[in-house]
Amino acid sequence: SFKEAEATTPLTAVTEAFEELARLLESSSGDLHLRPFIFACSHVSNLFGCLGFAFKFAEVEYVSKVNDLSEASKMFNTLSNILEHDVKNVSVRKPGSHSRNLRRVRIGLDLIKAMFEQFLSSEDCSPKDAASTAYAQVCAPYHTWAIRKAVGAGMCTLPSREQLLLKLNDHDQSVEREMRRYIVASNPIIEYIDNLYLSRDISLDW
Ligand code: 1PZ
Repeated sequence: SFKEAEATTPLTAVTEAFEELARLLESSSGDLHLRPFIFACSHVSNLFGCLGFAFKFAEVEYVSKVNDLSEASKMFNTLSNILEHDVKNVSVRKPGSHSRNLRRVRIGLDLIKAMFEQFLSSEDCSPKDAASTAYAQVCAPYHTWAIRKAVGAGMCTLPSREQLLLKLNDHDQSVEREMRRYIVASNPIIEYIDNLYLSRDISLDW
């Protein structure tokens, strides 16, 4: 049926995964478990396919960070446990550490949120405009010049609004609704992750 077809679009899968995670966070009395977090984060992979070949490297980068957290979940139960471990080992910001990779994944989630906010801000906003503005806001401050250049070049290959809707297997109104739902659901999770660092007096300028 139409309803079933709608329930399986890439965007719906991501949105529902984060709504579930937000519900878990609400009922977790402040200690979010790693496994459901990783489960939700791995749904983002559904979206990369819609963005075309140029975003392969964003995908490889994102997936490698999520995979590292997945490895970590064999040893650590909660997101908090990861921070505790790296604080003890003075490795929070160390390249490749779980706490650093968690920070990177969090930036990815925020990037998607910012992109959706841009996309919703005007019907004339192309995916390229949405992604460029979101990237400048959320990621660029933490990326090297070379990465920023490469991302800028990749932006030009993003599909048009119509092509993207087609690839998302969706129509305008339902896409907008799904995006709004993702924004609402991801917000407390992003805040929660930030607070894991801030509550330990770790700044977020990296
Ligand atoms: C329409 C959507 C377009 C999205 C456009 C945004 C593209 C973002 C491209 C990001 C490329 C990342 C390249 C590598 C960056 C690394 O230097 C850093 C630091 O890694 P570290 O030194 O800690 O090992 N890695 C990151 O910042 C991780 C970034 C994750 C990117 C997530 C993208 C999620 C986008 C989802 C779109 C569906």
